[in-house]
Order: sequence, then structure tokens, then C-alpha cells
Amino acid sequence: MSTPPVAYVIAGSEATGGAGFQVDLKTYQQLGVYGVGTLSCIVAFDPSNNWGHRFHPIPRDIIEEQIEVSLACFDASVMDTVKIGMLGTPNTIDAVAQGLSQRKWKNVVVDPVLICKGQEPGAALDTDNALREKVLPLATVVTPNVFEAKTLSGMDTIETVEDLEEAAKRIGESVPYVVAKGGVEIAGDEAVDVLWDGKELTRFTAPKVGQQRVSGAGCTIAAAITAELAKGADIAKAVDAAKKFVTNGINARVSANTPFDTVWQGAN
Ligand code: PXL
Repeated sequence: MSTPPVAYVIAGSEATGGAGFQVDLKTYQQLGVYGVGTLSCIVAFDPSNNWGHRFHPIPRDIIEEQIEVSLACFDASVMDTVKIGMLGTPNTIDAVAQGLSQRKWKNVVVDPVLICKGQEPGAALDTDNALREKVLPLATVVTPNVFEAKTLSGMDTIETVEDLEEAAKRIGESVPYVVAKGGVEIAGDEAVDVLWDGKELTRFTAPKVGQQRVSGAGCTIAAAITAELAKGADIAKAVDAAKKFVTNGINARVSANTPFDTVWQGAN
């Protein structure tokens, strides 16, 4: 019997399949990584209200039970890599931080999904602060998009790749590796993501596929980085492979009745 590479994910369900937990597990599977997962929350878009977010946290004791069994099924010698996606409430963040601290991880990839669009700003600010205080200090890699990079770096605007690089460096004062995702948000023909590894900046570029945002691209690239790290890649190789994976998936994107197309992980 052989054991494939294993990676864990703690994230929220997004029921259309275009983001969150569903994307994480599809990406792991496609990259040959056995996925283990704990659900932190459930997002059900409302198709009769402009696909707005209906957000449902999962009770803390149920999150704790899932973490307990997820960690019990594979030892740290087999499962030393985890991705953290949307958590959603300060209480959930606290439970996840405590759960993570039970194991010495090699790779903790935090996709800092700061606010879910359906949440109240007050609640979101609490959530931002809890994430920064309790989960970011555990991260080895953080993967902010432009909005999240602005919030985490304290910069007022990020309009150019140079701005994005400056944000990555500032965030990198507290996390070893920063992958800042420019996506289609930065003007120009290329979709640029940057890696700051504490010493050097590297740009990863691909021609933009249209100017429209594609749902799930941020989740896909962060999950693909996680899968590559679980297979033993170093950070630069992991980001390079993940960028190619998401670009292929965007080229083969799936149209649904949702406002945005989604990434087809199976194109790879
Ligand atoms: O794409 C960010 C994201 C992550 N996780 C969940 C989501 C979303 C966006 O809708 O619903 C569960």
C-alpha cells in the first residue's frame, strides 16, 4: 500500500462549487494530493437576491470535533501541510488557532479571506482583527488579493505591480512568504502575482484572460500552492506550478447562472 501526499484544509463551503472548500479539495485531487478537510462555515448565495451571501457559521464544538478527527487520522509525519480559507467569525478563528497549535506544521498557507460580502462591517472588523492576531502569526505563507494586501499592509492604494510588491514586503515583516495576487485588478495585459520570500521578489505573470474576474481563482491558486508544498516543492516552484494551474483553469472556465464564471480545475 502506498500513501499519497496528504494536505489538510480548514475552509468554508460555497455551495455553487465555485469557491471555498469545494475548490480546495478539487485542486488537491487534481494535483495528486489526498485532501482532508474541516468545514468552518457555510455560504449559500441567494439566487433571488443578486447572489448575495447568506453566511452560516458552524458551531464551535463541531469545528473542534472536526479538527480533532482530522488530526487523529494522519500523524504529523504524514500530514504537515494545511491551508486556511474563510473562517468567518472571531469565535471560529479562535477555535482554529487553538486547533492548529496542537501540531508542528511545516507549511501553513493562510488565504486571508477578510470579509465575506454579506457580513456587517462591524462583525467584519472583529473578524479581521482576530485573524491578524491569532492565525497570521501561525502562517508560513499568506496569499492576499489586492484588497486584502491593502488591509494587511496598511497601504491606502495598490495600483501598480510595484505597489503590490511594496505591500508584499510590508506583510512579509510578520510572515515568512507572501504571495500577493494581482489578478485582473492591476491595469495592464498581464495578470501578475508576486512572491516575497524575505529576501527577494519574484513576479509570476500570465496574459489576462479578459478583464472580468473569475470566481475561485484566489482559492485555486492558494490551494495549488498548498498541494505543491505538500508534495515537497520549495515556495518558488510551488507558486510557479500553481500559477500555471490556475491559468489553465481560467482558460477553460465554466459558465453558470452565477454572476462570474468559475475556474475549471480539471483542465490541468
Ligand atoms: O473566494 C473567497 C471565498 C472563500 N470561501 C468561501 C466563499 C468565498 C467567496 O464567496 O464563499 C466559503
